[in-house]
Amino acid sequence: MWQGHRVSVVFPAYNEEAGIAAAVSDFGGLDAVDEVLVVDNNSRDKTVAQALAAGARVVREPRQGYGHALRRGLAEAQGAYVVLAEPDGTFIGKDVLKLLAYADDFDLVLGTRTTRELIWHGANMGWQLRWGNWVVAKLLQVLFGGPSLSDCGCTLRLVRRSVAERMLPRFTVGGSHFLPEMVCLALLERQRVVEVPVNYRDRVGQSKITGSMSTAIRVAARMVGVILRYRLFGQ
Ligand SMILES: Nc1nc2c(ncn2[C@@H]2O[C@H](COP(=O)(O)OP(=O)(O)OP(=O)(O)O)[C@@H](O)[C@H]2O)c(=O)[nH]1
Ligand SMILES: [Mg+2]
Repeated sequence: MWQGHRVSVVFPAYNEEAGIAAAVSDFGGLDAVDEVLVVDNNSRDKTVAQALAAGARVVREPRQGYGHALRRGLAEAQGAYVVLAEPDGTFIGKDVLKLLAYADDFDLVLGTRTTRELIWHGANMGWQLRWGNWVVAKLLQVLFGGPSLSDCGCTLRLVRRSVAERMLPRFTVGGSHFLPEMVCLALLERQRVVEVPVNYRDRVGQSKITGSMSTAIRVAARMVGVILRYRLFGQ
């Protein structure tokens, strides 16, 4: 509970047995967090068993994809504040407190992983990914008239559930380029959006998206496509 509001943490999970228990304990151990919700996306390993044993609520999303998993989490979470994160060791539970510090004044609080001081040794945020995320974020910022954005792909973010509920019927992306769609919709609806620096660490378990440069480039191109589509057509 944070200032009288219930807080949910949502973890999309596709074969994350290596890190999920530690992530559920880390985020769920915060006094402010009331619920940890794991959205299992057809994992074939022990993700579900590990998540349940660590005290998470688990729902299953059969449609494969990062966006589908997050959309399901936004629909199922019970808190008034919903925090999206990843259960792969890249994010730190206590950074949720940074997001909550802005939750009273903003509708969507985005993490950014491009702050050099907070990129840990071994994290998958070399200069190509860092600048790639920054360039796509700046494109979004310029086309939508602010606010200042420096990362287009940070899962760690907080959204008010009332705002998420308005977005849910409008989401179209089920794949790995889901995140900018959320920001475009928020800015088109004149929601208050802010970005805060968060820690970014080395991953536990196997990478599925930005571990491969060719996949990262493909995802970035699709993100640009989504941003241009919303700017030109508003949907
Ligand atoms: N790629 C992918 N990820 C999914 C899917 N469903 C859920 N996820 C989860 O979405 C999150 C993002 O995937 P990651 O492999 O961590 O991708 P990333 O964060 O871009 O890159 P790394 O953390 O460096 O591997 C993880 O928590 C996955 O378990 C899916 O169908 N595909
Ligand atoms: Mg990850």
